[in-house]
Amino acid sequence: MNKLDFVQTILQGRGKLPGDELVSAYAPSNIALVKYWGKRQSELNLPMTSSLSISLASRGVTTALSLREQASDEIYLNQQKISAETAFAKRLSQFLDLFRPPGYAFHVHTHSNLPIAAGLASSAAGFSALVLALDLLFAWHLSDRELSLLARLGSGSACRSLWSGFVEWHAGKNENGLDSYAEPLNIEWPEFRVGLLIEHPEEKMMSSREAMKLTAATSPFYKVWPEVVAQDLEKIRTAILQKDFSQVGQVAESNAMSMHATMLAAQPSILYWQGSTVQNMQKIWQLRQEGMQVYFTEDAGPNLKLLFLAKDEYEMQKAFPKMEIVVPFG
Ligand code: 2P0
Repeated sequence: MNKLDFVQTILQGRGKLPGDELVSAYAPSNIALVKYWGKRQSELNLPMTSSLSISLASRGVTTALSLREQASDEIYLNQQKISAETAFAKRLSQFLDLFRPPGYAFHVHTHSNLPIAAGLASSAAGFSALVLALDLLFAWHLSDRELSLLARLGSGSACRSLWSGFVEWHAGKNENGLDSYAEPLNIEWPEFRVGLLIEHPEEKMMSSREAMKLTAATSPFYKVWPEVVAQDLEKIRTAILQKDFSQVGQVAESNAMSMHATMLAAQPSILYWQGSTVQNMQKIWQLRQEGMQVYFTEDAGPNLKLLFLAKDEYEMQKAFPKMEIVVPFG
């Protein structure tokens, strides 16, 4: 099945009638605790494994959307007009082509309060907010599952950005991709904290999309990755339900390191780390030796995300003055 057939299957004849309103939607960014790394099919963004994330509440993307009878889309990011020639605009317009009524173009005003492409999942929040806005604009009234399926087409991890709290993306098995969607875990954990340690806000050196493809194709360690993820998912689900913070932290940190290990063995090697990444890892391990319950995770970028509990907020802020603290269940 190609993307357009997939979209038509989900929409089932729901109209593409152009409304003349301006709609707006927000989606939080999400950080994977057990990572999505590699696809079994790239046209429909079907992942090799399931994954599990925590959403970042007020850190995310708001997208305002309207339709105009004109030739080409107009895309703004944080109030700045983005040239249609950029990779960002092309990716967005190609996604919007899947929903475009003939003769219309979209005006997209995206506002992100995350550093773009710093490994903070801005594309996940972006595509998720866009799908929510499309649902409003065309009055589709899709279910959460259907919205998750559509968001996945824009960016895999976007399918996890429709909810707050812990979310699991089920990999699914079908070639048609209709069983690969995310769902929230029904648990509140008000003491859970995520610290954003943004030392390098600049663009990453290789997109996740390219990096996961290269890893899957060339890394001898990628063979064991699905098994690592299966075991980590089992452990982390149980630990979350039992609110066993140390176990959640250990699994998340070890899963992130395993993902980066698969990348190091790719040919050529992919290394997102900077000097500060390693220094901060060592600082976290030192704090842990001293009895602090703190763990890290790292995505396709040099910035660490720290996991800790409300009781240690003061000490953690003192140890990492630049860190921004997110309260996922605030
Ligand atoms: C994740 N990442 O689970 C993993 C961990 C980065 C590292 O999902 O090609 O932008 O659009 O499906 O979703 C980033 O990859 O990739 C990502 P596509 P995506 O959060």
